[in-house]
Amino acid sequence: MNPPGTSRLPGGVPTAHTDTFARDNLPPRELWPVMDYSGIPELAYPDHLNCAVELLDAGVARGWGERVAFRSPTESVTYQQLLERANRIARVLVEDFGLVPGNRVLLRGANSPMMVALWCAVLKAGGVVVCTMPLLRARELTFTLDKAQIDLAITDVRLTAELDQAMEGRAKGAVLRYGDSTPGSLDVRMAGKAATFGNVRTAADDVALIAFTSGTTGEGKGTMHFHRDVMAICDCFPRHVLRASPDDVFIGSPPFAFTFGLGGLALFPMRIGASSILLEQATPPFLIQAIQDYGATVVFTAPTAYRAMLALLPNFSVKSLRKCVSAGEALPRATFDAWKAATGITLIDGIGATELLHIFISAADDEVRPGSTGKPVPGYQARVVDDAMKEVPDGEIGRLAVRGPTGCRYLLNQERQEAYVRDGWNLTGDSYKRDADGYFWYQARTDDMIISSGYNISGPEVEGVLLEHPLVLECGVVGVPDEERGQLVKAFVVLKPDAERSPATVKVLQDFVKQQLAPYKYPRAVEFRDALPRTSTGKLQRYRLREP
Ligand code: 3UK
Repeated sequence: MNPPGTSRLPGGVPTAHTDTFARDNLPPRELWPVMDYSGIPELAYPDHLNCAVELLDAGVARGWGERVAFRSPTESVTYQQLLERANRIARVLVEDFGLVPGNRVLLRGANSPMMVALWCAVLKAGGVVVCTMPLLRARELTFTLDKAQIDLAITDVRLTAELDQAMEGRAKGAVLRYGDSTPGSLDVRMAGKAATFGNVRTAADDVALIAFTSGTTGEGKGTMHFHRDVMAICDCFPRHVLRASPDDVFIGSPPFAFTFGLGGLALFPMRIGASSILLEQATPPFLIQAIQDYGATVVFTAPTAYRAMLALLPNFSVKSLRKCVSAGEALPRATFDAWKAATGITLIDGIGATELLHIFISAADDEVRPGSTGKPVPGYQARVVDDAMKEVPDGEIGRLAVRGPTGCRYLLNQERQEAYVRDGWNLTGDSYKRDADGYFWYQARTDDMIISSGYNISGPEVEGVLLEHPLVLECGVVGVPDEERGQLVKAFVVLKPDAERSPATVKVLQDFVKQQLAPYKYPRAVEFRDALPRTSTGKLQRYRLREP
């Protein structure tokens, strides 16, 4: 192992990590995507950079101390208070638990001001943050504990059971509880600590966080992102597309373990000194209620939540809203139109990925072409390529390839690294079309394309049409095995409450699709469901619909 401070990162800057696990397990340099920060002055970060210090300490130094940073149903925390809280926690980590730079710290809890303080504290102490979904069970936690070689797990006291089970018999790793005042808890320990902390001077290229992909199929993959990358996502999409102001009030549903939520609800507001409402429960009824109660102005959530809130709109006032961001899965035209008609707001669609940390293609306001995801966010480049990585002509469907200041570096998974990154480009697994004006049009996940009687059919395209029908609340369209056609287009439909599940309804929906799309695309099979299987990040689990 390298003695502290002497080992150098590829750029020649000494790492601050004395525990070199994260860096030692980065993929080999030649398998990284091309990560280009040049030509974008705002991304010219210094060689030494600690993203939590930049987002928190520097904000307070800029005079934002008295501004409200985060609110929840139980508390309101200013930037100054958040800084003091993070400093006390950082002292507990270092003084009581012997945390050294580079150690991995797992965080388990719902979005809350405390969770942001924990996130900042780990990074200020030079640690690597691993956020986890509150819903994870012991076996999933075990996977994360093993994969990221967790040194310390910090959990909301209400969520200890599954963690304790996962920790049983492990040689490595301590557990720290927060949210109660029993001896040994974080709350008790913090009370005895000073509100100052000597921040660790990390390299811009030291690993800051490991984010696990939601894994619509199989086990999640850990993606590693540097301090520099965290700042880069704050200075790309929010700065150039979202363009929120310090007076904005952010709100939304995705948990911090989903980088969509970490960026949208914690990092982006902090970057500009705005405030953010953090909800433990953020399903559509709670979210819409909170938008009204707090007068939220910027919301981050998934397409399915916008659809669910549409149904609730008559009973709420969301007139405070200014900007609404949709990501996680494709935004159907019907949802875009209905939201615009009901609220007057042009939804900001954006495609992001855990591998790229946040949104890299998007558009807002007058730049929006309804139905299209948008254009590459300044800083990123995107193209549509064939299997040989050659660009296909505009208007043709191909694989989306993207590169920019952030990109894929899997933890200990060379095989997946080689599949995701080719010739320096990130291949997200999505098929797209680009038009002559440079707009990108989502088609499907590459492996979700339905091939029926030799035709390529995009499930999301058929879903988009079904969603335009007034009887349809949610739907998922997949290919199921069929002797005659290879695959058969099948729609799983959740009807609106007063619609009837009958053969007549099936016929109505099939005819509706046939009128809108080439007839070979219509769903020959239709099955009604009460709900559709989704991941904790709101993505439809098409593979579960395909299961016999
Ligand atoms: C799909 C979209 C069409 C697409 C994410 C914003 O979703 C995020 O990350 P994940 O790793 O999944 C990535 C995949 O999800 N997808 C996401 N957004 C869109 N498809 N239109 C969209 N607007 O298949 C992509 O490859 O869970 C989203 C910010 C951060 C994120 N991590």
